[in-house]
Amino acid sequence: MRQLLLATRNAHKTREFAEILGDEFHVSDLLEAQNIPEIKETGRTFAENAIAKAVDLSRAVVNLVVGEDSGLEVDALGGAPGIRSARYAGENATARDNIDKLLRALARTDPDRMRRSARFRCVLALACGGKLLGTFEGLIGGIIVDPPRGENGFGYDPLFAPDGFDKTFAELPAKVKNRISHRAQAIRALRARLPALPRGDQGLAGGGGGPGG
Ligand code: ITT
Repeated sequence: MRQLLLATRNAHKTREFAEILGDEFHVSDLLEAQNIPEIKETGRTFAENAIAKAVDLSRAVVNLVVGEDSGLEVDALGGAPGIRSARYAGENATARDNIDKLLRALARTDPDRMRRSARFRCVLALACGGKLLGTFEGLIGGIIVDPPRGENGFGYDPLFAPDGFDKTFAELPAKVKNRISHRAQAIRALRARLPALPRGDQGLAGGGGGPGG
């Protein structure tokens, strides 16, 4: 089984990775790694943040590391919340706070609900031993619905109906979201690249070694 360490403390992301990658991979994250400091997201793009997360962590562990940065871009808001998606309504904002702020901002800029187009974007960075091995991007277009609907998923899922579906990501079954999502697309691109990695990097894949180990 291949080991992938995700440079994330977002358990929802980890669950989606595990479901998308299937039994061939063992996916772990930083939730129980108290000794690994939080990486500040200072980049100006998803890619810069994903690279910083992956390369930084890969210096401290033996695993193949994946950094992930993602978010929602709403056209009527000039692409906001974008890279600020997690902390849109403040440093300790809940998903509900972020959703409420987004709907208030949209009601101000687009009172007639004419411009509801949006997309989720995800960038993955793959790193090993402090070296960047590649970046992979996925995106999915859709519309913002108001009021929010559904209980599945996380973050902005109750607000977002992907193109071709009447239901939001939070109403659709996880297996549908995980087939079409921004994250699914980026993960499939990364998985396709894994067999081409230099032997040394692949050799780590079966070797275990969690965070700090
Ligand atoms: P890490 O930095 O530890 O990975 P984070 O949640 O802070 O966790 P990001 O900075 O990448 O991660 O922020 C991503 C935010 O974008 C996330 O918290 C959600 O608010 C939103 N988001 C990303 N993908 C999403 C998805 O599939 N469904 C709903 N919201 C999503």
